[in-house]
Amino acid sequence: MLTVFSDAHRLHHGTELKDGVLKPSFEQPSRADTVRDRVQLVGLGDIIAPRTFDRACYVNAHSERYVSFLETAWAQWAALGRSHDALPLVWPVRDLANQQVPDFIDGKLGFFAMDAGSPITGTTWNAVKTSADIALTGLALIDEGHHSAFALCRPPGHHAAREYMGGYCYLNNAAIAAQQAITQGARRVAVLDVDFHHGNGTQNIFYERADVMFISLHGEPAVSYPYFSGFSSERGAGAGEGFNLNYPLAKNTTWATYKTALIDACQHLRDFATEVLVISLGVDTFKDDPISHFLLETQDFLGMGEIIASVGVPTLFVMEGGYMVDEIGINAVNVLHGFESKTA
Ligand code: OKP
Ligand code: ZN
Repeated sequence: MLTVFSDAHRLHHGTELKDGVLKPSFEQPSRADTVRDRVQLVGLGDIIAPRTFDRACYVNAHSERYVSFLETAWAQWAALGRSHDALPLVWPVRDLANQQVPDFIDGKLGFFAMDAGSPITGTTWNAVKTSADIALTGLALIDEGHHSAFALCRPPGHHAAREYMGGYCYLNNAAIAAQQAITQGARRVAVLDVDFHHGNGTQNIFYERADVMFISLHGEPAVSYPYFSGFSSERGAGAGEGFNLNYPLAKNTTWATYKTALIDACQHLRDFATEVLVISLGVDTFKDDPISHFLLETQDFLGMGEIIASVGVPTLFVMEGGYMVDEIGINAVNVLHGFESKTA
């Protein structure tokens, strides 16, 4: 399996409020480098650089004004003499939800964000754009006949919705790739999200679509970020009704329970007759992950890849979360090895 990777991810390294103190984010550069090292060590396959894509490929999954905001936010922030990470601190919740876009950057940041987890620095956009290009390059490989590809994206993308960033995410890499598959003629595409956190952004982007199915397995909202989405009652709307499926799982979920849900999810993907499968591959379901509470073991990730292979269609793996940096490479590549063991 080919891996798509770029050093440009290192341009992004932001801060995060932890216990009320601003510290380096859990979403740090060493994550992607560790996975890249593991890919190399085990000889998964060649590592290639991303191609570049037209801005219109991102605007398919996001809105024009949101992409423009991402491109220009730092310049507006820095023009005020500010030099630390740009972070939102006010949000249009419930009755404050007037849809006017503020002119001032502090208002814009809140309008286009769900939380303060996606800091913007002077080099963030370059890394974000390259991360989306990595996913689009992976999709191009699938289009060119590869049965699978690994888009080693960083920053991650699945919390990024049509019009907002959050949870370390800016552009939704997996959604952009899924939309590109549709744009290029696929009639049915699916995104299966196995990151510990609910893929609220991907759900948002395809919620009213019957041509892109979204399925997510994640920590139950009552006790798991992002708290406000991921309920099993969220099944899609309009033409998209029935094409969004959530599997909220309890704290301390182990492989036995997870596996049952995953097998069920993959049956839905076969019933849907998806032509292309995009996996939002987070490995923060690992037992030692510092911000999650599932109990998957390293060998369980092999089983995860084997079950995903049972869908039997060309599959693009898109890197999302995983914060136990020491093990993130082994666990992510185990999914890919498990997949290959059933497709070789
Ligand atoms: C991104 B991805 C932990 C707070 C959680 C945001 C988590 C974003 C996860 N103290 N903050 O889905 O892995
Ligand atoms: Zn996650």
